Amino acid sequence: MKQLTYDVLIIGGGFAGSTAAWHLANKGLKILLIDSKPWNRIGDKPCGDAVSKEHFDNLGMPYPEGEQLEQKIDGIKLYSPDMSTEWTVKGEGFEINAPAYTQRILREARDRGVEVMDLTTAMKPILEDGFVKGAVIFDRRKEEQIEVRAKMVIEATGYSRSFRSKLPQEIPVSEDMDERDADIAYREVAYTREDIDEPGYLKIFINQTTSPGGYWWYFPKGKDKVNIGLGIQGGMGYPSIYTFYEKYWKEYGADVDRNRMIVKGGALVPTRRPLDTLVWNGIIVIGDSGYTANPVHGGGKGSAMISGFCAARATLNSFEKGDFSAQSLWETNLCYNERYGAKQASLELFRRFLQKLSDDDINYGMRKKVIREEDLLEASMTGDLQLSVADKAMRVIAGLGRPSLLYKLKNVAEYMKEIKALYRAYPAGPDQLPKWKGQVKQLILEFDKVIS
Ligand code: FDA
Ligand code: PGT
Repeated sequence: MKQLTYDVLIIGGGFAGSTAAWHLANKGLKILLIDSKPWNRIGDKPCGDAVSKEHFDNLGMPYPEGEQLEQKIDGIKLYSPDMSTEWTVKGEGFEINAPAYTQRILREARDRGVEVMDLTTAMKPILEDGFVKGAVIFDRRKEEQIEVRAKMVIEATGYSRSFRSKLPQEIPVSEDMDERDADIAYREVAYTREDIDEPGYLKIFINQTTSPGGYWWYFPKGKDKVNIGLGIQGGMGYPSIYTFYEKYWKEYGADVDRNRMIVKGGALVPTRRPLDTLVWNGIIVIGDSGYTANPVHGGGKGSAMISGFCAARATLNSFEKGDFSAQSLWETNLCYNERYGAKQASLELFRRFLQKLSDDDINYGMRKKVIREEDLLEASMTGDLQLSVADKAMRVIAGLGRPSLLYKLKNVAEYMKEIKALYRAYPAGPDQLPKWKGQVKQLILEFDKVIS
């Protein structure tokens, strides 16, 4: 078999892998990025395509521009199940053309020295002495297998987890997940019959009947084009996502002209805390493969970028040390958890709570501002659910009805704080991981009992 040698092998060129390549480029390392897709389809996956502007600012990444940018976003409007309450959450963002933006990032990485092979799939890991040392890949263009040896691998295979799932179970990054910790999502992009009223606003419709354990969205891509879709919780035995789409799309997108559809498709999105560790000897896992999406809104592009950035930083430091052990790569976990992972853990609990609410509870909660819109935004930005507000609401509303909802919410906020504290005490190295993992599991078990 043909053999090639690199410093770093990046598997997957979506938002996570391309960001890692972009931050690693031109730093004196020999890097190969491979993706199964042909070049012009890289970055093309079912997605709502909404990304907050802050992520680009925080990571020093270029804004989408020209054909990469379809609509500038000024905020999100959230609708209660009975449509009687509308909350507006302001915040700048972009509705992007994901393939165009991803390919731009990859092109910039390639221009700065990263080698990119499209139509190439990682088939299986090369493992030696408990270290990942590369992969056997298959180049579909030349129809040949190649043994790629690398000092380390960055695994960015998306929800498929197609590389890390082939690692032996005793390697912690091979960890699987519960189907209920993911949403099945489907979207169509199509032209509208009339101009969209407020193309600068993303619309999110919460409704446990039309999208149990998820929501519907209507994300404008310009004045007469829209990305419309829904998510439902996985593992619950619900009818297929298409059944929901066909049954309810008109309620949310009566103006959509499905005869002028541009693209359609579905996929899964993880809605949990990140992998307990994103690294092991010779490997870093990033993006959806590392479960880095936001548990409450399912947005995962921004956090895929954060994980790519953290992976690149840890990789560069490991090359300085010449050490690719789990301990050396560990700073990926510290970097990611500080920037996003702790918030995800806290929002996983919030998500578990929200998915159990009835439409009646949500209507009531939104109408009476049991949680205020600014607190929801705060929770979604930081993972902190303000107890003070819940307390105040408790005093005002307890007399009006549904004290059990308020009581539960107070508990939820306390557990959210507790899990964040656990993440603040994230282990300094792999040795203490099993104990910490046990504490996290225990807390979640307890929490589930409290909200059941
Ligand atoms: P991604 O899946 O993009 O990339 C993985 C890449 O790896 C692919 O290109 C694949 O070909 C390649 N690959 C896999 N296995 C391989 C192998 N063995 N060898 C070589 N290549 C391999 N997020 C958001 O921020 N805003 C939003 O509006 C939405 N909306 C949304 C809607 C729907 C319907 C879904 C399903 C998801 C979303 N998300 C979202 C989530 C978002 O799409 C997701 O979090 C990111 O795109 C994840 O990026 P990754 O790079 O991790 O994976
Ligand atoms: C409840 C379970 C939901 C499961 C998920 C469903 C999955 C569907 C598929 C995915 C569609 C993806 C849509 C992506 C939308 C992107 C939204 C976005 O960009 O949000 C911004 C940025 O957040 P960030 O975390 O990326 O960045 C933070 C910061 O910029 C950088 O650090 C923030 O805006 C919001 O978060 C708005 C809130 C959205 C909330 C969604 C629904 C929640 C339901 C609430 C019900 C409340 C009722 C209470 C009653 C008691």
